[in-house]
Amino acid sequence: MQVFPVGEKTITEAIISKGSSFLMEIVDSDVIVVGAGPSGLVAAKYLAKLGLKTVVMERRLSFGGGMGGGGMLFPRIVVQEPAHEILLEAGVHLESYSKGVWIADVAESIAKLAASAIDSGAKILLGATVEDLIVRSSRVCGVVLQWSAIQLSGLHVDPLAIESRAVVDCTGHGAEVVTIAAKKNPFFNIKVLGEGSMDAVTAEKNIVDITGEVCPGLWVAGMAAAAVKGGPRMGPIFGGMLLSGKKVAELISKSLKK
Ligand code: 48H
Repeated sequence: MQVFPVGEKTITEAIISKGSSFLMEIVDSDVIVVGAGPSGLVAAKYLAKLGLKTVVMERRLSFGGGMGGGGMLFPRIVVQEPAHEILLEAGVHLESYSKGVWIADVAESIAKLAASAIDSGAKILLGATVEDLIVRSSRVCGVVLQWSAIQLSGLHVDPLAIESRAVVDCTGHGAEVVTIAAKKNPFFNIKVLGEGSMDAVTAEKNIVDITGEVCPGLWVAGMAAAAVKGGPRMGPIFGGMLLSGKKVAELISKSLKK
C-alpha cells in the first residue's frame, strides 16, 4: 500500500492555519449555545436551519451530555410523541414500545443529533468552557471562553470573549450560565430556584413551557430551564429536552428577526 508522506511541518501548519480560521469564523456568530447535550444539539440544529450562524461550546471532548448515560447506564432512552419526530428527522431508528412511547439507542441518538446539527450548518467547539458572559447596557452580548484543559490545569491564563446576538444556556442540571448571570449582575433580578423532585409527566410538559428568555440576550433550554425555574426532574426520558431545544431555536429566530 502506498501511504502518502506528510511531514510534521505540513501537519502543524495545516492544523494551526485551519484551526485559526475556524476560530475566526465563530468570532462572528449570531447565537452561542452552551452545552452539547440533547437540548443544545437540537437547539443548534434548528437555529442553523433557521438561517442563524450558530456555534455550540462544549466543555467535554464529546457530545451528548447526560444522554450518554442512558437510564442508569442502560443503553436505551425513552422518547414520547411528538418528540420522536425530532429523532426520526435526524435519522435515528426508533422502536415502538407502547402507544406514544418510543425507544432509541443511546450512541446512535448522540451521533445522529450531533451530525444533524453539523450538517445543518452549526459549528461545535469541543473542550471549551464558558466561564462568564459579556454584559453591556443591561444585555447579554456574548460569552467568555476558556479551554477546559486550562481550567483543569489551574494555570492563570486570561480567557477570550466571543460576542453574539443571543446566548443559550443548555448546560443541564447546573444551569451554569444563568447562575453566573444571576450572581454577577444583580440588576437582572434573575432567581435560580433549583430543580424539584421527580415527576416525569409534569416535568416533560413543564420543561417545554418554561423554555425561553431569562434576561435580554440570554435564553435557557433543557434541564437548565428546570434548574432556573424550579421545575421537577423527569429521569431518563428525553422528549422534553428535544422539544425544548427546538422551541428555544424558534423563539430566538423570531426575536432576532423582529
Ligand atoms: C461549556 C458546559 C458548561 C460550560 C456544562 O446535561 P446535559 O445533557 O443537558 P440537557 O439539558 O441537554 O439534557 C439533560 C439530560 O441529559 C438530563 O440530564 C436529564 C433528562 N435528566 C433528568 C433527571 O431527572 O436527572 O448536557 C449539558 C452539557 C454537558 O455536555 C456539559 O459538559 C456541558 O453542557 N456544559 N459546556 N461550558 N460552562 N457547563
